[in-house]
Amino acid sequence: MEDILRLIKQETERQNNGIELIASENYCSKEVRAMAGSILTNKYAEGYPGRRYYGGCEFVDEIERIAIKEACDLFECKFANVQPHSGSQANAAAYRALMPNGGKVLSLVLNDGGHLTHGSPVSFSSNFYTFVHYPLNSEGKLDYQMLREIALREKPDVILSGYSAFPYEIDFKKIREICDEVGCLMMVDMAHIAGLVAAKKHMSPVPYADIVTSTTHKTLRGPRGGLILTNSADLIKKINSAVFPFYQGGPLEHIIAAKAVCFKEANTDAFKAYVASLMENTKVCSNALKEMGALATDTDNHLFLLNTLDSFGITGLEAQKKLESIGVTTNKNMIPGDKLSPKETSGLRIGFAAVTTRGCTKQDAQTIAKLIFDYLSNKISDEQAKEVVKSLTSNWKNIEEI
Ligand code: DSN
Repeated sequence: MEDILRLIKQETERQNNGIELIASENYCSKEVRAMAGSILTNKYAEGYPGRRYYGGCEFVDEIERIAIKEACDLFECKFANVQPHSGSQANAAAYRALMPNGGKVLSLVLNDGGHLTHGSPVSFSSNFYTFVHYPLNSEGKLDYQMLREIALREKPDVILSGYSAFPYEIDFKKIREICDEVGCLMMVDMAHIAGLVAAKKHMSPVPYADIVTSTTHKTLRGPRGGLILTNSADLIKKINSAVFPFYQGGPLEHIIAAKAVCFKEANTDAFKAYVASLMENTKVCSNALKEMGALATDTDNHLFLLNTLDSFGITGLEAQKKLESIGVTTNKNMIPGDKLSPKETSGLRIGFAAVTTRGCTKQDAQTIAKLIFDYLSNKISDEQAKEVVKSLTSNWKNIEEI
């Protein structure tokens, strides 16, 4: 056990001493971590509250009912399934509830910011369903008219929206109108923006989509896991049987308890203030990089894309590695019209969900922009860059105190 404890200690130090700019990461509260590390992990509870395949479920039944109620209150919807172990499993169950095997899904081109489960050849999704794609326009934005034309031509069973690297607000009402015109169903994977939706800082997909899926650990700041929402009494039955017994066995009741706490935390004014600050920090950093002469996208949410190839003459992979060497964690990402492969990419995805949880201010976001710009353009040394990282992170909350 010593080796694992030593590695957890090292990972704790890495998280505390680094600047975490991976747009899909966050730090959950110690209350959420306490639930996730609780004795609930000992309990088998296949089935759903009141309908389990095991005895002794009276307390986990109550916990799961609370989690479902809190999810429904937070996102103002009628039904929730809180059992998916991840966003990928939530998406798998949603597809199964929406259409038969071989059904046709219209989703975003993967290199434009879609997810592997949105039809990648290396994911189950393209094996079981037929995927066709819509692109972003040359500015990296959604062109709803083009989406409509492709949908009318392709006649999909489902239009899927919600993305992994899209820095703008999505107009779910417009997508619903297209679905109604085409006569198809609407699915939204809101994993990245769930916290913004919870805080009412982004249009909610819930009133428009037939099924909304999410993860709970990104901007929502909960434990690592998945979630499915719907307003349809018919679809929730199909979703429930798709999650268990079709795709999953025993639910992780310790994680479900942690999700319940996360949903309660996200339904507070403090969380709304956090999301407002997160969005402001993201904008400050992207604007500052642009003012310094770098090619960064605008942003309406928690992330933006930085074109490192044209700004600094290095690929996204090289930029990611260089920043990692001074304790700044990002991930390489395709940018609109990227000519390089996804393994290399021309840019980085940068997000402020994690650092804002630790207390990053607008001024810190400005300092981070200057650090990225100066370091990637070789204006400052490794030592100077590490000093900036140290002075920022030493002022922020320790991740174990969050
Ligand atoms: N892997 C996640 C991300 O980084 O966006 C998506 O699930």
